[in-house]
Amino acid sequence: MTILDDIVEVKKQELLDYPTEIKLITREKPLDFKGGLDADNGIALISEVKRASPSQGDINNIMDPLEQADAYVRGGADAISVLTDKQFFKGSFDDMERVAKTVDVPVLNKDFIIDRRQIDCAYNHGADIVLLIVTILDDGTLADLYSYASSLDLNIIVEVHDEEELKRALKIAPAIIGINNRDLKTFTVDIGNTEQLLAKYGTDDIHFIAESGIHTAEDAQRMQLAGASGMLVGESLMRSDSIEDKIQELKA
Ligand code: IGP
Repeated sequence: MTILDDIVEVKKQELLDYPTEIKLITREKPLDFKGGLDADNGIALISEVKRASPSQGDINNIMDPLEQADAYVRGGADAISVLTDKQFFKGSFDDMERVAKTVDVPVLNKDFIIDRRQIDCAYNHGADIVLLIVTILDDGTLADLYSYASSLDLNIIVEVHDEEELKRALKIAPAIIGINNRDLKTFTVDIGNTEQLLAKYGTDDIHFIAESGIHTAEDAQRMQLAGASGMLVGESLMRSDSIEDKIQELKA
């Protein structure tokens, strides 16, 4: 059993308590995220609110997520990611909803989605972007969740870690693919992973987001040079005591 198996098991348990059908609220159309990736003003930054993680324990569970998100936006973040998993990341839908209500950039619901009803929850709590993690989904479920989220006008990041998963992702022709530099099964992090996969599979038809393990200006430059149009950064921003400076350093 890997930690990822544990996480998925907990999600399945939680889903047993969900109603069979979740009624969608009336809300504004999700903000467009893809457009921001097209822009020719450098690499886009998704800044993540991540109180804790299974590999790190508490990262920063002191600062209020809303203050954190505000500082991200002031620093120039192009989107905000908020962990909503409770058990392993100490997040909540409440965290995300408060952020989504306040900031004017797209908000990513960071969770382990295996069921349409989690997409309904993301939608009802104000998400603009959802994440679909290929390694926890079979091909049929991945395709179903992708088309369901698209039907709600949500932006979708299809997350892969290795070549095998990338090939599976390509079959549904997603507009945005996230390459996780962290192996969710072992927690090993290597930003060379984005470089290797993009050297082989990079194409202008898809926006690639480099995820995890990005700490310095040099790391960010490597991701941009590799062909990523965006990057997702959590820990180094959560631990920074000068968030705006850190963002400027990463986006420089
Ligand atoms: C952020 P980091 O190393 O900057 O804190 O990583 C983000 O990429 C990471 O939190 C993440 C993640 C995920 C978390 C990427 N994919 C899937 C949970 C589930």
